[in-house]
Amino acid sequence: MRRLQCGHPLNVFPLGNAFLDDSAQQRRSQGLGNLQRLGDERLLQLLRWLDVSSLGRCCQCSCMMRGFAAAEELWQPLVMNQVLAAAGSENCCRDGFNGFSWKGRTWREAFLRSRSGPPPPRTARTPRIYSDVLYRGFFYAATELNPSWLSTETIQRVSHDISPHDFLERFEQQSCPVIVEGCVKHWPAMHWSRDTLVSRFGAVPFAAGAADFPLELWYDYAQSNTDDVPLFIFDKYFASRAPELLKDYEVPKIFHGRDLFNFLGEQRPDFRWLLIGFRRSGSKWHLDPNKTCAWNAVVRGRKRWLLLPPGCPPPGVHPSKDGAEVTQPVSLLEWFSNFYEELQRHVEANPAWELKEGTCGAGDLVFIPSGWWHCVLNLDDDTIAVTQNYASETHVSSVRRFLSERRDQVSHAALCASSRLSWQGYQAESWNMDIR
Ligand SMILES: O=C(O)CCC(=O)C(=O)O
Repeated sequence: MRRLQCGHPLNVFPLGNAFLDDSAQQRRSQGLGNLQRLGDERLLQLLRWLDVSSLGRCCQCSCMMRGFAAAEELWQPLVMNQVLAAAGSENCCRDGFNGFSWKGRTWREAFLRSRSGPPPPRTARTPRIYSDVLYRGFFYAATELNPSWLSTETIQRVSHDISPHDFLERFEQQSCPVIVEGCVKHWPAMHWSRDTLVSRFGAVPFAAGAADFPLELWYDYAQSNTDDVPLFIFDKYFASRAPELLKDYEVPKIFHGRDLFNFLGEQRPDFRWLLIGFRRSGSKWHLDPNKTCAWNAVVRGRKRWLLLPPGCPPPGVHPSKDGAEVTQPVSLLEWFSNFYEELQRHVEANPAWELKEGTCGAGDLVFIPSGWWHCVLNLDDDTIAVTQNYASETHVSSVRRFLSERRDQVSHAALCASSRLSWQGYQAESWNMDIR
């Protein structure tokens, strides 16, 4: 457990401990007044309406109130909104946005330090606060990776010299995930790292969560945050934001000529992303957009992959009827802690559930067939990857059906809006008519 040794910074404990503390209820009543009737979840919801200065004032009301008003889940969106609001403004500079820089270990601390220097040390002993709602994020932020989650290798592995024809026949056409070892070892991108990227693009904003961060600021955050869901860079605009990055990699030859979306030119859906994450960050369970296949190449660090075939949603993950929304635990670590073993049991009892697990190291590439569920956990700090999605001939009918029937879910505004797409050889009308 990463942080449990030093305890919750606001002295929060799981609710069950309150039964051993005779004065717990009295402290709660005195500290929260009538607000205690709301219950923890609703009190936090109420506090979400407040701005930074009001939240700051609540922190002064009582130790109990401070336990709620200082919660990171309130400060992260507030501070990010300020970061977001400054994105693209003249204040966006190497030192962060509007003077915001990441000093300290929490969003609140970073914000306060950026505004008015370090907060004064607390002299009074903080009394214990008992709340599962407040404790949960801290618990999962402190949970370390269990080696048993990482020990199974069931994704097939092949050498980088596999021919395009073999790859097509054995993997893409069989809808079979595979790791191609050493596939991108020759890319100049293998030299990407915190130092090399920050020296070239430190002031360039990249998307992480709902905000754009200058790369240097993001690395400062990634190095020392204590979030249960650490933000990682997942940027689909990197090619326009830092075009030189495109010179450092190429589409591997097994995918040459395979992407039918190339015919759409500017109107093609989103297709390539730069990914940079630290240990414990990653992508929760999802399906890739537009029924595409994808490749994901790691140039630094390691990624842990779990994949499940189409139609096999993992336990703890609840897709909406139309597949547009997926409800699941807040963090990947929470999913692994509560559902990984259940998935193993389910897979043992149901042979059709072909769970594929594996670790992709620097230089390796994983192929994700269309429609496969997957989640990905970054195992090392400064794990860097490039991913591209493509519409293959193998799955073209499901891609076309998706684009026609789920226009609102297509991951590209121009494509959604367009009523007259032309994809060489296909006219938009025939595209639609074919499917109905
Ligand atoms: O590297 C990752 O976090 C996974 C990315 C991914 O799954 C995706 O782009 O669909």
